[in-house]
Parts: sequence; C-alpha cells; structure tokens
Amino acid sequence: MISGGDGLVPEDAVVVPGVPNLHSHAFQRAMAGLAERAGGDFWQWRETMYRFLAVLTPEDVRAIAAQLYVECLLHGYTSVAEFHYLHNAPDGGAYDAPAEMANAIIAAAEDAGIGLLMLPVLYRRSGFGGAPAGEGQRRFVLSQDRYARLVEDLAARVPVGVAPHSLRAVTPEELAWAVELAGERPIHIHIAEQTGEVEACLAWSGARPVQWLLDHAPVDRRWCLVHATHCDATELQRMAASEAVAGLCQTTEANLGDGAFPLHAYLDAGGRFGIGSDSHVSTSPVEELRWLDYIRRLETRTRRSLGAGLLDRATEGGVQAFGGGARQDFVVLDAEHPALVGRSGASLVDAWLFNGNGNPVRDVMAGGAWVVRDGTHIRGERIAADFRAAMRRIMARL
Ligand code: NGQ
Ligand code: ZN
Repeated sequence: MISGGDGLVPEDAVVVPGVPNLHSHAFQRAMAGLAERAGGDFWQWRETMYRFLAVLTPEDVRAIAAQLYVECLLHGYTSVAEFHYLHNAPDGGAYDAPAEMANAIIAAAEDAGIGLLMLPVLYRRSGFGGAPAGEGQRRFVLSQDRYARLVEDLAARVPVGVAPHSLRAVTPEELAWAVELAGERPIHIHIAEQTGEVEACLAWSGARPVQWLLDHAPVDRRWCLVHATHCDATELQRMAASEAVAGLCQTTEANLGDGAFPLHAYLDAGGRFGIGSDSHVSTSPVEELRWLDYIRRLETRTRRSLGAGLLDRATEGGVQAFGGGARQDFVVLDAEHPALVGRSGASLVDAWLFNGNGNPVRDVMAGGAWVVRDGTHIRGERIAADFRAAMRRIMARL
C-alpha cells in the first residue's frame, strides 16, 4: 500500500496499486448472462458464443469494449490484456486493414483511459492434430503472413504480446513460429481449461497440455498460461519453476464449469499468478479474488486465506504478464466508506476484499491520468449511451 500526500492524492487518502486485468475477450461482455439457461457444457457455451460474435461489427466491438473498460476501471482494474481473435468480417473475409477490429479495441481503450496490452491471437486449427479451423471460427483465422503484419502494425502503436490461442488452435510448428516472432514480448496462451481438453491432448500426444507445453516450448517469465486449471503435481511444480504467470479467471472458470486450479499447492511451490475477467461475468477484481479464496476454503474446509496477500500477488503477477514496466496506476479507496471505516493497513485491504458488496473505489489514476473521480468515470455517460445503442442493435440482429 502507498500512502497519500505525494501531491497527487490527499494526505489522508488510502491508495492501492491498480490491478492489471490479464485476460479479456471484450466482446463477451455483451453476452454475459445470455447463455445461462440452456445448461449443457463448455463446448455448448462456445457454440452460443460463436453465434453471438458472428453478428458483431467493428463499431459494436468498440462500444462494448469501451463500456467494459469503464466498468473495469470503476472497480479498480487499471490495465487490460486483450486476447483478441475477432480479426475477420462476419463472412470470414478479410477486412481491408488487418487491424480493422484491433483498432476498435485500441480506440475503446483510449476512450476509457485504461492501459492496454494488445494480444493479437494466432488461430489456425479446430483441435489437436491440426485439422483446419471450422465455420464458426472463420472470423479468427489469419495466415501467418497476415498475422506477422498485424503484430508489426500494432506494435508500432501500442504495447503488444503474442497469443497462440491454445494448443488446440495451432500446430506445434505454428506455435514455435509464434514464439520466435514474439522475441522478448509477452506470450499468452489458453491451456488445460477443461478435462475434455486434457483427454484430447493425451490422446494426441501422450502428454497432458501443460506437460506438453513445458516439454516443447521455452516457457519462462514472458509467458502467461491462462487457466491451467487441470495440472497434476509435477506440472504445477514445473510451471512454478518456469516463473511463468498462471492467468486465473475464477469467475469465468466457475461460470463455465471448468474446475478449480490447485492454487495452494501452486503457491507453496512458489508459483506466480494474476487475474483476468475473461468473459466478464464479473468486472471486479474484488469478486475475482474473493472467489479465488472462497473456493479453496470450501474445498479444504479450512479458513486458510491469503487475505491482503492475494491482492499483492495478483498485482505483481499481472504486471509481469504485461511485460513489466512501471505505470502510474493507482486506486484511491474511500476510507469513509462503511466497509472500510476505522480500518488501516492490511486489514483495510481485507475489508475491501471481503466486506460486503459496496464499491469503495473513489478515484482511479491510469497511466498518470485521473479517469475516475468521486466514483464516476470522466467519459462514462457518453460511453454508456453508445453501449446501449450498440446492445439494442445487436439484440435485434441475433
Ligand atoms: C475463448 N474462452 O477463446 O473465448 C475461450 C473459449 C476456446 C474461455 N476459454 C474458446 N474462457 O477455448 O476454444
Ligand atoms: Zn480466454
């Protein structure tokens, strides 16, 4: 925790570092709550998600992403790593500019004033074994050539990492190529989220996904392994030793019925993690961390908790997953808020994480600029109006 009085914030202010949101698919904010009735499993949810994204225009994505980023800022996230795979037009044809869709994300991040790590996604295949991507994936697929040009174009304008979607979506050769292209940049990949994925990987290679990745790729501090839900003890130890960051997205993982990452064993092994709002069923780091803690208490039937340490570790791991570097990202909490009043130090952060459902975030500085003042985003009203118009358009189209 940082104290006030540095000239930027009032002497008595409670200031905590802004939380990096290390995994986002912005467009999914607009379908949160839309796929809760059918039951089914992860793969059926994915079909619904594919049908939803098929109707989105760049203008829609810009409006959705701006609203999402405002909501993230209001809750204390100050930067977002956008795992962006919506590259092509609805019919799968290329837009004139390879960055047409990515530009909608960049414009939204600028409008909201959130820090952005752009993660253009390499998506080529429909599963282990290298079968071509399917119909529902037509908006994701770029040639390696076009992908390399997209990375280069984006990198000239914003911080960029490289993101092979998953071991399902690229061949080993394509993965190696992407890692080469990344150089020193961050590398993010989805891995081992579903047991079905673990089984398919075993059938394909004889190895579990995390094991396969650690055996075949130079996994190190540059890497963010998103989900990594299903790891055995050896995989956990090796992943911790690699110094990669586990990208935990607890509320989405709960929503999709993924399973629970073995967090305690991983932390005991010295593992690093950060948090992401992923499908945006929640846009609050508090809810993300609270669930992360509560699920382990339920599992172990203990009150073992990391308390305030959760926030510190998630922030540290998040910064690493963004490629490091210092930004002026601060969150000012309202010390007079009923949830916080009378608390100080770590017990104040505990109260933020575990006390009730109010939002004591008062002001937010992202990248050196105040974007939330007195609980209100400086451009929030107009961004919300754009979002409402976009939602009405989209729902009429579905
Ligand atoms: C995604 N989302 O890319 O949006 C994925 C689902 C997949 C999450 N895993 C698609 N939460 O993994 O194939
Ligand atoms: Zn994801």
